[in-house]
Amino acid sequence: MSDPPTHYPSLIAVAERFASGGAIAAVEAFGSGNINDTFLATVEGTSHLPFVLQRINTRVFRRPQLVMKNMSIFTRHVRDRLQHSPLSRRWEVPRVLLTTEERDHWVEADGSVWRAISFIDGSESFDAMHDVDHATEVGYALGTFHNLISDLSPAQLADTLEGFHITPLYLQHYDRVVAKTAVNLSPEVRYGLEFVRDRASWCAVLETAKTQGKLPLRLMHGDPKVNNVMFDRATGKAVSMIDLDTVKPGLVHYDIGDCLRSGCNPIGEETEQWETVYFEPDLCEGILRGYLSVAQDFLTDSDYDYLFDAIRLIAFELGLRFFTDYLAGNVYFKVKHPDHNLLRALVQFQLTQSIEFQETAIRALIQDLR
Ligand code: GN1
Ligand code: MG
Repeated sequence: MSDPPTHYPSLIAVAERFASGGAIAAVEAFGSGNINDTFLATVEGTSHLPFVLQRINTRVFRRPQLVMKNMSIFTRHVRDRLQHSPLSRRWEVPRVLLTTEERDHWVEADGSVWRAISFIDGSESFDAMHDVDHATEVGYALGTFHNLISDLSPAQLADTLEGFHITPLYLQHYDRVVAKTAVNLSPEVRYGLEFVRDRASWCAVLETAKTQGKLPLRLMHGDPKVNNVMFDRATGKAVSMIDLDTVKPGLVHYDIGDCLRSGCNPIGEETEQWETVYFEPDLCEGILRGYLSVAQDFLTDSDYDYLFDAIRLIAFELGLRFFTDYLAGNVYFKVKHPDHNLLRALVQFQLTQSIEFQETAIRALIQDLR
Protein backbone atom coordinates (compact mmCIF):
# COMPACT_ATOMS: atom_id res chain seq x y z
CA MET A 1 0.00 0.00 0.00
CA SER A 2 1.24 3.48 -0.69
CA ASP A 3 1.73 6.06 2.02
CA PRO A 4 -1.27 8.16 2.98
CA PRO A 5 -0.98 11.76 1.76
CA THR A 6 0.20 13.00 5.18
CA HIS A 7 3.52 11.18 4.66
CA TYR A 8 4.23 13.03 1.43
CA PRO A 9 6.45 16.01 1.00
CA SER A 10 4.27 19.09 1.08
CA LEU A 11 1.77 18.41 -1.68
CA ILE A 12 1.07 22.12 -2.03
CA ALA A 13 4.76 22.84 -2.60
CA VAL A 14 5.02 20.07 -5.22
CA ALA A 15 1.87 21.30 -6.97
CA GLU A 16 3.22 24.84 -7.03
CA ARG A 17 6.13 23.66 -9.16
CA PHE A 18 3.62 23.08 -11.98
CA ALA A 19 1.24 25.96 -11.32
CA SER A 20 3.03 28.55 -13.50
CA GLY A 21 2.96 31.17 -10.79
CA GLY A 22 -0.56 30.51 -9.52
CA ALA A 23 -1.05 29.87 -5.78
CA ILE A 24 -2.37 26.42 -5.00
CA ALA A 25 -5.67 26.49 -3.10
CA ALA A 26 -5.93 22.76 -2.36
CA VAL A 27 -4.57 19.34 -3.32
CA GLU A 28 -6.94 16.44 -2.79
CA ALA A 29 -6.77 12.69 -3.42
CA PHE A 30 -8.41 11.94 -6.76
CA GLY A 31 -9.60 8.85 -8.63
CA SER A 32 -9.02 5.21 -7.79
CA GLY A 33 -5.82 4.12 -9.55
CA ASN A 34 -4.06 0.93 -8.49
CA ILE A 35 -0.54 2.08 -9.36
CA ASN A 36 0.21 5.83 -9.22
CA ASP A 37 -0.98 8.23 -6.51
CA THR A 38 -3.28 10.84 -8.01
CA PHE A 39 -4.43 14.24 -6.73
CA LEU A 40 -6.46 17.13 -8.06
CA ALA A 41 -4.79 20.50 -7.50
CA THR A 42 -6.94 23.62 -7.54
CA VAL A 43 -5.40 27.00 -8.12
CA GLU A 44 -6.57 30.22 -6.47
CA GLY A 45 -8.44 32.68 -8.64
CA THR A 46 -10.70 31.97 -11.57
CA SER A 47 -8.23 32.22 -14.44
CA HIS A 48 -6.42 28.93 -13.68
CA LEU A 49 -7.97 25.52 -14.31
CA PRO A 50 -7.50 22.68 -11.83
CA PHE A 51 -4.90 20.08 -12.81
CA VAL A 52 -4.04 16.49 -12.05
CA LEU A 53 -0.91 15.95 -9.96
CA GLN A 54 0.55 12.45 -9.82
CA ARG A 55 3.32 10.67 -8.06
CA ILE A 56 4.57 8.13 -10.58
CA ASN A 57 5.03 4.66 -9.11
CA THR A 58 8.66 4.07 -10.01
CA ARG A 59 8.60 0.44 -8.86
CA VAL A 60 6.29 -0.14 -11.84
CA PHE A 61 7.45 2.57 -14.25
CA ARG A 62 11.18 2.32 -13.73
CA ARG A 63 12.01 4.94 -16.32
CA PRO A 64 9.50 7.72 -15.73
CA GLN A 65 11.42 10.02 -18.10
CA LEU A 66 10.53 7.69 -20.96
CA VAL A 67 6.86 7.68 -19.92
CA MET A 68 6.84 11.46 -20.08
CA LYS A 69 8.72 11.52 -23.38
CA ASN A 70 6.22 9.12 -24.96
CA MET A 71 3.38 11.27 -23.67
CA SER A 72 4.84 14.43 -25.20
CA ILE A 73 5.45 12.74 -28.56
CA PHE A 74 2.03 11.28 -29.09
CA THR A 75 -0.01 14.12 -27.57
CA ARG A 76 1.82 16.53 -29.91
CA HIS A 77 1.11 14.20 -32.84
CA VAL A 78 -2.58 14.00 -32.02
CA ARG A 79 -2.92 17.72 -31.39
CA ASP A 80 -1.28 18.48 -34.77
CA ARG A 81 -3.51 16.02 -36.50
CA LEU A 82 -6.64 17.48 -34.91
CA GLN A 83 -5.55 20.94 -35.93
CA HIS A 84 -5.21 19.90 -39.57
CA SER A 85 -8.30 17.71 -39.70
CA PRO A 86 -10.63 18.45 -36.81
CA LEU A 87 -13.22 15.86 -35.79
CA SER A 88 -16.88 16.71 -36.19
CA ARG A 89 -17.33 16.67 -32.40
CA ARG A 90 -15.41 17.78 -29.31
CA TRP A 91 -12.27 15.74 -28.59
CA GLU A 92 -9.54 16.75 -26.16
CA VAL A 93 -6.02 15.58 -25.52
CA PRO A 94 -4.62 16.06 -21.99
CA ARG A 95 -1.59 18.37 -21.85
CA VAL A 96 1.62 17.69 -19.98
CA LEU A 97 2.25 20.68 -17.66
CA LEU A 98 5.82 21.81 -17.20
CA THR A 99 7.60 22.90 -14.03
CA THR A 100 8.91 26.43 -13.60
CA GLU A 101 12.21 25.04 -14.98
CA GLU A 102 10.31 23.76 -18.06
CA ARG A 103 10.76 20.12 -17.10
CA ASP A 104 8.01 17.54 -17.63
CA HIS A 105 8.49 16.00 -14.18
CA TRP A 106 9.80 16.94 -10.77
CA VAL A 107 11.96 14.79 -8.48
CA GLU A 108 11.52 15.55 -4.76
CA ALA A 109 14.36 15.37 -2.25
CA ASP A 110 12.98 11.98 -1.09
CA GLY A 111 13.33 10.62 -4.65
CA SER A 112 9.61 10.63 -5.45
CA VAL A 113 8.79 11.54 -9.05
CA TRP A 114 5.89 13.88 -9.81
CA ARG A 115 4.18 15.17 -12.93
CA ALA A 116 1.16 17.22 -13.77
CA ILE A 117 -1.45 16.87 -16.52
CA SER A 118 -4.25 19.23 -17.47
CA PHE A 119 -7.74 18.30 -16.33
CA ILE A 120 -10.26 18.18 -19.19
CA ASP A 121 -12.46 21.19 -18.59
CA GLY A 122 -16.07 20.46 -17.68
CA SER A 123 -15.64 16.69 -17.78
CA GLU A 124 -16.34 13.73 -15.52
CA SER A 125 -15.73 9.96 -15.53
CA PHE A 126 -17.68 6.98 -14.22
CA ASP A 127 -16.53 3.75 -12.56
CA ALA A 128 -19.41 1.73 -13.97
CA MET A 129 -21.37 1.72 -17.18
CA HIS A 130 -24.93 3.15 -16.99
CA ASP A 131 -26.45 1.75 -20.17
CA VAL A 132 -25.87 0.81 -23.80
CA ASP A 133 -25.56 4.46 -24.91
CA HIS A 134 -22.81 4.97 -22.38
CA ALA A 135 -21.14 1.78 -23.65
CA THR A 136 -21.29 3.02 -27.24
CA GLU A 137 -19.60 6.27 -26.21
CA VAL A 138 -16.85 4.36 -24.39
CA GLY A 139 -16.26 2.29 -27.54
CA TYR A 140 -16.25 5.44 -29.67
CA ALA A 141 -13.64 6.96 -27.35
CA LEU A 142 -11.30 3.97 -27.67
CA GLY A 143 -11.78 3.85 -31.45
CA THR A 144 -11.08 7.57 -31.73
CA PHE A 145 -7.98 7.21 -29.60
CA HIS A 146 -6.68 4.37 -31.81
CA ASN A 147 -7.62 6.21 -34.96
CA LEU A 148 -5.77 9.38 -33.95
CA ILE A 149 -2.51 7.52 -33.27
CA SER A 150 -2.87 5.02 -36.11
CA ASP A 151 -0.55 7.06 -38.37
CA LEU A 152 2.21 7.41 -35.77
CA SER A 153 4.78 4.65 -36.15
CA PRO A 154 5.03 2.34 -33.09
CA ALA A 155 8.81 2.72 -33.34
CA GLN A 156 8.41 6.37 -32.29
CA LEU A 157 7.45 5.36 -28.76
CA ALA A 158 9.56 3.55 -26.17
CA ASP A 159 8.51 0.40 -24.37
CA THR A 160 7.92 1.89 -20.93
CA LEU A 161 6.63 -1.27 -19.27
CA GLU A 162 8.23 -4.39 -20.62
CA GLY A 163 6.04 -7.46 -20.71
CA PHE A 164 2.85 -5.45 -20.19
CA HIS A 165 -0.06 -7.57 -21.55
CA ILE A 166 2.25 -10.34 -22.75
CA THR A 167 0.18 -13.08 -21.10
CA PRO A 168 2.75 -15.93 -21.39
CA LEU A 169 5.24 -13.79 -19.45
CA TYR A 170 2.67 -13.25 -16.67
CA LEU A 171 2.20 -17.02 -16.64
CA GLN A 172 5.94 -17.61 -16.31
CA HIS A 173 6.10 -15.15 -13.45
CA TYR A 174 3.11 -16.86 -11.80
CA ASP A 175 4.84 -20.27 -12.11
CA ARG A 176 7.94 -18.85 -10.42
CA VAL A 177 5.90 -17.32 -7.60
CA VAL A 178 3.90 -20.53 -7.04
CA ALA A 179 7.13 -22.58 -7.01
CA LYS A 180 8.73 -20.53 -4.27
CA THR A 181 5.68 -19.69 -2.13
CA ALA A 182 4.23 -21.71 0.72
CA VAL A 183 0.72 -21.33 -0.68
CA ASN A 184 -2.15 -21.35 1.82
CA LEU A 185 -4.52 -23.80 0.12
CA SER A 186 -7.84 -22.17 0.98
CA PRO A 187 -10.78 -23.21 -1.25
CA GLU A 188 -10.47 -19.88 -3.15
CA VAL A 189 -6.75 -20.36 -3.77
CA ARG A 190 -7.30 -23.93 -4.90
CA TYR A 191 -9.96 -22.67 -7.30
CA GLY A 192 -7.56 -20.04 -8.66
CA LEU A 193 -4.75 -22.56 -9.16
CA GLU A 194 -7.05 -24.88 -11.11
CA PHE A 195 -8.54 -22.02 -13.09
CA VAL A 196 -5.10 -20.92 -14.29
CA ARG A 197 -3.90 -24.49 -14.95
CA ASP A 198 -6.90 -25.18 -17.20
CA ARG A 199 -6.15 -22.17 -19.39
CA ALA A 200 -2.35 -22.19 -19.41
CA SER A 201 -1.95 -23.78 -22.84
CA TRP A 202 -4.31 -21.27 -24.49
CA CYS A 203 -2.92 -18.08 -22.99
CA ALA A 204 -0.29 -17.48 -25.70
CA VAL A 205 -3.03 -17.07 -28.31
CA LEU A 206 -2.44 -13.38 -29.09
CA GLU A 207 1.34 -13.53 -28.79
CA THR A 208 1.44 -16.48 -31.19
CA ALA A 209 -0.72 -14.60 -33.69
CA LYS A 210 1.59 -11.59 -33.32
CA THR A 211 4.68 -13.72 -33.96
CA GLN A 212 3.02 -15.32 -36.97
CA GLY A 213 2.36 -11.86 -38.42
CA LYS A 214 -1.41 -12.22 -38.14
CA LEU A 215 -1.75 -9.28 -35.77
CA PRO A 216 0.36 -6.17 -36.40
CA LEU A 217 2.20 -4.24 -33.73
CA ARG A 218 0.45 -0.88 -33.34
CA LEU A 219 0.25 1.79 -30.69
CA MET A 220 -2.15 1.13 -27.86
CA HIS A 221 -3.54 2.97 -24.87
CA GLY A 222 -2.74 0.11 -22.50
CA ASP A 223 -5.36 0.86 -19.86
CA PRO A 224 -8.69 1.81 -21.46
CA LYS A 225 -10.80 1.16 -18.37
CA VAL A 226 -14.27 2.68 -18.37
CA ASN A 227 -13.22 5.35 -15.86
CA ASN A 228 -10.40 6.51 -18.13
CA VAL A 229 -12.94 7.87 -20.61
CA MET A 230 -13.91 11.47 -19.84
CA PHE A 231 -17.44 12.67 -20.58
CA ASP A 232 -18.55 16.23 -21.23
CA ARG A 233 -20.81 17.16 -18.28
CA ALA A 234 -23.07 19.25 -20.51
CA THR A 235 -23.53 16.95 -23.52
CA GLY A 236 -22.98 13.55 -21.88
CA LYS A 237 -20.65 12.65 -24.78
CA ALA A 238 -17.16 11.10 -24.52
CA VAL A 239 -14.54 13.80 -25.05
CA SER A 240 -11.17 12.35 -24.03
CA MET A 241 -9.18 9.35 -22.91
CA ILE A 242 -6.88 9.87 -19.95
CA ASP A 243 -4.29 7.81 -18.03
CA LEU A 244 -1.68 7.81 -20.76
CA ASP A 245 1.25 6.10 -18.98
CA THR A 246 1.00 2.90 -20.94
CA VAL A 247 0.59 4.30 -24.45
CA LYS A 248 3.27 2.28 -26.22
CA PRO A 249 3.72 -0.37 -28.91
CA GLY A 250 1.34 -3.31 -28.51
CA LEU A 251 -1.78 -4.92 -29.94
CA VAL A 252 -5.07 -3.03 -30.19
CA HIS A 253 -6.55 -6.35 -29.04
CA TYR A 254 -5.16 -5.77 -25.55
CA ASP A 255 -7.11 -2.51 -25.43
CA ILE A 256 -10.32 -3.94 -26.85
CA GLY A 257 -10.16 -6.84 -24.37
CA ASP A 258 -9.39 -4.51 -21.48
CA CYS A 259 -12.16 -2.08 -22.36
CA LEU A 260 -14.69 -4.91 -22.55
CA ARG A 261 -13.60 -6.66 -19.38
CA SER A 262 -13.91 -3.39 -17.55
CA GLY A 263 -17.05 -2.12 -19.28
CA CYS A 264 -19.20 -5.25 -19.44
CA ASN A 265 -18.97 -6.15 -15.77
CA PRO A 266 -21.91 -4.18 -14.36
CA ILE A 267 -21.07 -4.77 -10.70
CA GLY A 268 -17.49 -3.60 -11.18
CA GLU A 269 -14.02 -5.02 -10.64
CA GLU A 270 -13.90 -4.05 -6.95
CA THR A 271 -17.01 -5.95 -5.85
CA GLU A 272 -16.71 -8.47 -3.01
CA GLN A 273 -19.69 -10.43 -4.43
CA TRP A 274 -17.44 -12.12 -6.94
CA GLU A 275 -19.75 -15.10 -7.42
CA THR A 276 -22.39 -12.84 -8.97
CA VAL A 277 -20.08 -11.21 -11.52
CA TYR A 278 -21.17 -11.67 -15.13
CA PHE A 279 -20.36 -10.38 -18.60
CA GLU A 280 -23.22 -8.31 -20.01
CA PRO A 281 -23.58 -8.95 -23.78
CA ASP A 282 -25.67 -5.82 -24.51
CA LEU A 283 -22.91 -3.60 -23.13
CA CYS A 284 -20.42 -5.63 -25.19
CA GLU A 285 -22.43 -4.92 -28.30
CA GLY A 286 -22.60 -1.21 -27.42
CA ILE A 287 -18.84 -0.92 -26.91
CA LEU A 288 -18.01 -2.83 -30.09
CA ARG A 289 -20.54 -0.84 -32.12
CA GLY A 290 -19.08 2.45 -30.90
CA TYR A 291 -15.52 1.22 -31.43
CA LEU A 292 -16.11 -0.09 -34.93
CA SER A 293 -17.92 3.09 -35.98
CA VAL A 294 -14.46 4.69 -35.96
CA ALA A 295 -12.03 1.76 -36.16
CA GLN A 296 -13.52 -0.23 -39.01
CA ASP A 297 -11.18 1.40 -41.53
CA PHE A 298 -7.97 0.14 -40.01
CA LEU A 299 -9.02 -3.33 -38.82
CA THR A 300 -8.19 -6.36 -40.98
CA ASP A 301 -10.09 -9.66 -41.28
CA SER A 302 -7.48 -11.27 -39.09
CA ASP A 303 -8.02 -8.59 -36.43
CA TYR A 304 -11.69 -9.60 -36.28
CA ASP A 305 -10.76 -13.28 -36.05
CA TYR A 306 -8.98 -12.65 -32.74
CA LEU A 307 -11.53 -10.37 -31.07
CA PHE A 308 -13.23 -13.10 -29.08
CA ASP A 309 -9.92 -14.43 -27.79
CA ALA A 310 -8.90 -10.90 -26.83
CA ILE A 311 -12.06 -10.39 -24.79
CA ARG A 312 -11.58 -13.68 -22.96
CA LEU A 313 -7.83 -13.32 -22.57
CA ILE A 314 -7.53 -9.89 -21.00
CA ALA A 315 -10.08 -10.72 -18.30
CA PHE A 316 -8.16 -13.92 -17.60
CA GLU A 317 -4.82 -12.13 -17.70
CA LEU A 318 -5.89 -9.50 -15.17
CA GLY A 319 -7.17 -12.27 -12.90
CA LEU A 320 -3.81 -13.99 -13.25
CA ARG A 321 -1.97 -10.75 -12.46
CA PHE A 322 -4.06 -10.11 -9.33
CA PHE A 323 -3.78 -13.75 -8.22
CA THR A 324 0.00 -13.77 -8.68
CA ASP A 325 0.30 -10.52 -6.73
CA TYR A 326 -1.77 -11.99 -3.90
CA LEU A 327 0.50 -15.06 -3.79
CA ALA A 328 3.62 -12.88 -3.96
CA GLY A 329 2.48 -10.79 -0.97
CA ASN A 330 0.85 -7.78 -2.70
CA VAL A 331 3.89 -6.10 -4.17
CA TYR A 332 2.49 -4.56 -7.37
CA PHE A 333 -1.12 -3.39 -7.01
CA LYS A 334 -2.11 -1.14 -4.12
CA VAL A 335 -4.37 -3.03 -1.69
CA LYS A 336 -6.75 -2.05 1.11
CA HIS A 337 -6.50 -5.41 2.93
CA PRO A 338 -4.40 -8.61 2.55
CA ASP A 339 -7.04 -10.55 0.57
CA HIS A 340 -7.86 -7.66 -1.76
CA ASN A 341 -5.91 -9.02 -4.73
CA LEU A 342 -7.37 -12.50 -4.20
CA LEU A 343 -10.90 -11.09 -4.37
CA ARG A 344 -10.01 -9.03 -7.43
CA ALA A 345 -8.63 -12.17 -9.09
CA LEU A 346 -11.81 -14.12 -8.36
CA VAL A 347 -13.86 -11.29 -9.93
CA GLN A 348 -11.82 -11.51 -13.16
CA PHE A 349 -11.91 -15.32 -13.22
CA GLN A 350 -15.70 -15.26 -12.79
CA LEU A 351 -15.92 -12.73 -15.62
CA THR A 352 -13.70 -14.93 -17.81
CA GLN A 353 -15.98 -17.88 -17.15
CA SER A 354 -19.06 -15.83 -18.03
CA ILE A 355 -17.36 -14.85 -21.31
CA GLU A 356 -16.57 -18.52 -21.98
CA PHE A 357 -20.19 -19.56 -21.33
CA GLN A 358 -21.35 -16.96 -23.87
CA GLU A 359 -18.73 -17.73 -26.52
CA THR A 360 -21.19 -18.65 -29.27
CA ALA A 361 -23.30 -15.53 -28.77
CA ILE A 362 -20.28 -13.20 -28.55
CA ARG A 363 -18.73 -14.70 -31.69
CA ALA A 364 -22.05 -14.27 -33.50
CA LEU A 365 -22.22 -10.66 -32.38
CA ILE A 366 -18.72 -9.96 -33.70
CA GLN A 367 -19.67 -11.63 -36.98
CA ASP A 368 -22.77 -9.42 -37.29
CA LEU A 369 -20.78 -6.25 -36.69
CA ARG A 370 -18.11 -7.08 -39.24
C1 GN1 B 1 -3.87 -0.78 -13.10
O1 GN1 B 1 -3.65 2.00 -11.80
P1 GN1 B 1 -4.70 1.75 -12.80
O2 GN1 B 1 -5.97 1.47 -12.09
O3 GN1 B 1 -4.80 2.85 -13.81
C2 GN1 B 1 -3.05 -1.54 -14.13
C3 GN1 B 1 -3.94 -2.01 -15.29
C4 GN1 B 1 -5.10 -2.82 -14.76
C5 GN1 B 1 -5.86 -2.01 -13.72
C6 GN1 B 1 -6.97 -2.82 -13.10
C7 GN1 B 1 0.29 -0.16 -15.20
O4 GN1 B 1 -4.31 0.43 -13.66
O5 GN1 B 1 -3.19 -2.81 -16.17
O6 GN1 B 1 -5.97 -3.21 -15.79
O7 GN1 B 1 -4.97 -1.55 -12.67
N1 GN1 B 1 -1.98 -0.70 -14.65
C8 GN1 B 1 -0.69 -1.13 -14.70
O8 GN1 B 1 -7.83 -2.01 -12.39
O9 GN1 B 1 -0.35 -2.24 -14.32
MG1 MG C 1 -3.72 3.21 -15.47
